[in-house]
Amino acid sequence: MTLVRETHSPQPKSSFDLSAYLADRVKKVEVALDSAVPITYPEKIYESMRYSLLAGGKRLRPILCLATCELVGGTVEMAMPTACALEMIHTMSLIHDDLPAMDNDDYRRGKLTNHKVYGDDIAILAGDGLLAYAFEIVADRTQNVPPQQVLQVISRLGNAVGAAGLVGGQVVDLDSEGLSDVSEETLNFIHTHKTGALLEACVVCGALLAGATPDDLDRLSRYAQNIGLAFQIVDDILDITATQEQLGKTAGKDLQAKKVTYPSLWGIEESKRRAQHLVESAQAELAIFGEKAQPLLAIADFITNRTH
Ligand code: GRG
Repeated sequence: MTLVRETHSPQPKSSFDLSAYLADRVKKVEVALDSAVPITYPEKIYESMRYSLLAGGKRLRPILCLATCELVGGTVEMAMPTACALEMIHTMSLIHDDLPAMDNDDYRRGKLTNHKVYGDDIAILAGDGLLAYAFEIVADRTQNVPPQQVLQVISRLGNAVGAAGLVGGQVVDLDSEGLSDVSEETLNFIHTHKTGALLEACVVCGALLAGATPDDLDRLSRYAQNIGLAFQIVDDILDITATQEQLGKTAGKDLQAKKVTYPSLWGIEESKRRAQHLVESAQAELAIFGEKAQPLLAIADFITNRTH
């Protein structure tokens, strides 16, 4: 596994209350998302965008952005427009991923998928609307951040969504469907792009907004790359071990679609071990930040302990 690069020993466990922290952040993000997309004419498209955007979800991406911005000395207010943009981009990717031309799923976040409610045409447009709005909101609503840093964030978001990120990962994923001989290298490419690029952008954008030094950006990028891969390994395990109720989407989809996954390559126990190792390596990157890193340390643990 190439992403692991331990520079310090993992930090000791602390009494940080992650549940309370997450509950507070989820609430703040939900309020910001709700007010970011009001319904106006033509109502149908705004309703469709809001249907998926406000359907719940862990809000991991915006929370990572806010936490990193604070870690580097910024504020929640500085990062909230970017945090909302990241959740809009993520939601767009879920809407498009669920379409019949892609993964073809009926449930997401415990509800019918967007196209099942609004039709394929509106679902495609809802994704497009959210994607465009993500860039608009960062450019228009970010406050108390030098324009040069806002531009860096916009560039980073574009890079994470496009062919060098989500789109590229999705293309290789589609090409690999039904193939039994997908290599570990290809699987890593798919997931570092399809899942990892946006998670890394969350952390990097939060850091950029707060004016992080190049060294801190490098450390935080490595933290994000490691938790990104761990997140996907756990996602693959949960597809096998969790129920539809827990996941809020169809369980067992990978097996059904004959997808090569980390557990299919390594088995479940070895996959868990490797995810745990990645999380510890991610945490080791944060040693230099001391106590201030508690939220990001705890979020890394949450990635391996989660049940959905
Ligand atoms: C159209 C520009 C454009 C891009 C879309 C469809 C696509 C290209 C990419 C697919 C990306 C994708 C769906 C990756 C899967 C990522 C993943 C593991 C999602 C689940 O994330 P969670 O568990 O979900 O954080 P919640 O619901 O909690 O937010």
